[in-house]
Amino acid sequence: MVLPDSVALKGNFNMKRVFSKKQIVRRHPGNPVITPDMLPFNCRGVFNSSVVKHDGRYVMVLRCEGYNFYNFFVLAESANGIDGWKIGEIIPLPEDAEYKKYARVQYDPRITKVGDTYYVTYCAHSNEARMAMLSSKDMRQFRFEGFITGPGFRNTVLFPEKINDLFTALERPNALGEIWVTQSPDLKFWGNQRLLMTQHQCSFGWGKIGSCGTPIRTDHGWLIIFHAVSVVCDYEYIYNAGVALADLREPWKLIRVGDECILTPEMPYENMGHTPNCVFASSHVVEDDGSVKIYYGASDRYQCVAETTIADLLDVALNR
Ligand code: BMA
Repeated sequence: MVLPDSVALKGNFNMKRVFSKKQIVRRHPGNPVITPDMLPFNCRGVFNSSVVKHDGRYVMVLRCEGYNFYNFFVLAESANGIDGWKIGEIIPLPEDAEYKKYARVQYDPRITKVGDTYYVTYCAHSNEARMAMLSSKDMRQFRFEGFITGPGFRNTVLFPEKINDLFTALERPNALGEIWVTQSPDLKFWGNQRLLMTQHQCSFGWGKIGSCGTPIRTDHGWLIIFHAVSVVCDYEYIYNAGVALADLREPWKLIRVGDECILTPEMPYENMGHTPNCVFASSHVVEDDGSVKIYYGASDRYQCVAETTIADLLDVALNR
């Protein structure tokens, strides 16, 4: 339903807000699709994992949390991207003292294919979070590419193509809780940092925001799925997911932020667990027919999947 001008919502946006009962993101009825007991070793959580489609199969980099609370990555594969996940090997990471100084735990992988290479950006955390990167040509063997930020950064995710001849990524300076754009000629030296969006531009994420999976190119701009934290009484965090649009050529220019979140914790496995009230989307697979699988962690304990379409996500980003 489109509201008449007289009752159109006032706000920052030029567009009229459309109210609808249509559900944008549909949780898979088999959720959670991966649980800690499915792993071949003791694990208290498997969540915030990322998936790409490689050679017709869905390959997941699983974030696993052991009973020592350390986090590490394990590979998994599935034929349909929903169920039948076969758990594979642990991804080896550097063992040297310099790496371990910064990375007692590693978490929240995000995978982007640029050209013929997959890049896995992830948080390396010791006393502070900083971003590190792996690369792979086949999603079986991985090479450690080094740290790509200093301390105080999280949620770096690469765009799937160079923009103005530069690798481009979204990142979050932790102290600010905002999403920034950063660019690099070689994935080693980063600059051109510009603010894309603050948490105050998001009605359900005034605590902090951060990018989820790879930005999606559409005719309307880069479609960006992000997580957004609202803070309710007693400093309780609620992790939601939303969508925004950014300019295709100058991706630091925000076009619009969808006013409704696309996912908020509502199911028992999202409301209870290790971190209650948390849905943390960290990747998506866009299929040829325009359908989208969104992979998200629930309550820092389970791995889930939900389904939607590009058209519906754009509807939120543009109209709702
Ligand atoms: C964020 C990240 C996520 C986690 C979330 C909720 O800061 O660390 O990995 O899922 O908190 O605990």
